[in-house]
Amino acid sequence: MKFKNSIILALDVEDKKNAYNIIDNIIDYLDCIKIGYPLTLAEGPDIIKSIKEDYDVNIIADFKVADIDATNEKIVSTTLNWGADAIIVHGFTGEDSVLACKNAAEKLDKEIFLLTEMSHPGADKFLKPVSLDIAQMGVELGITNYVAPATKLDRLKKIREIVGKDASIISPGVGFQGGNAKDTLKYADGAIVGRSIYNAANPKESLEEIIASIKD
Ligand code: NUP
Repeated sequence: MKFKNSIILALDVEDKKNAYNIIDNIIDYLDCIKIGYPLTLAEGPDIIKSIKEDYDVNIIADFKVADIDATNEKIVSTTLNWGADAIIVHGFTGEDSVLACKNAAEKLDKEIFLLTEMSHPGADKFLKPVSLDIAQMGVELGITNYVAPATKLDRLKKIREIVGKDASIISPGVGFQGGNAKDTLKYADGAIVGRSIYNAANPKESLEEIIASIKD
């Protein structure tokens, strides 16, 4: 997936009115919104369809799919049929589970993002030891989109080296979790920002500050 604007909004609010207010304020700066469980479980999957109909944006469904192959296939197909353009899937489940997601997305002419390492401190214990292997598996399976952490730039850099310059990497952890957009975008194509925008008193100003910081 290619990005015109390098900031991706993580829209983890829990009601449609609030979600629409935030999008309305900053839509000029957005070509991609990430929607996860908070908004989808609160409003139902129809929220994906609504946002797709009402705005000209790509939607990445952050459902971190992590089941056996047969179940993954159903989760991916259903989510993409609700209107998401791509879906995030875990890699630790292994090749068969990930391939089921890739095949299901390709059938619908859509995409998956493979989650390698995560941005929070707790990921160091179980995920860090295998995250580079997950990225390598992704390359071997022909996956072209990845998620890697903005909070651990050394790991993000290594993951970029593994997946190559032509792959897309989106990177969560900018702002609230401590990462900064400028450094992150040295290695990633998109920086994912949630709370620093949607919890700000003025989401538009906050996003404009982040965009300005990239250009400094
Ligand atoms: O490793 C990950 N870290 C992470 O924060 C993988 C993710 N998908 N996320 C998501 O990115 C998280 O669920 C949230 O939607 C967003 C970061 O939001 P914030 O910390 O900017 O509020």
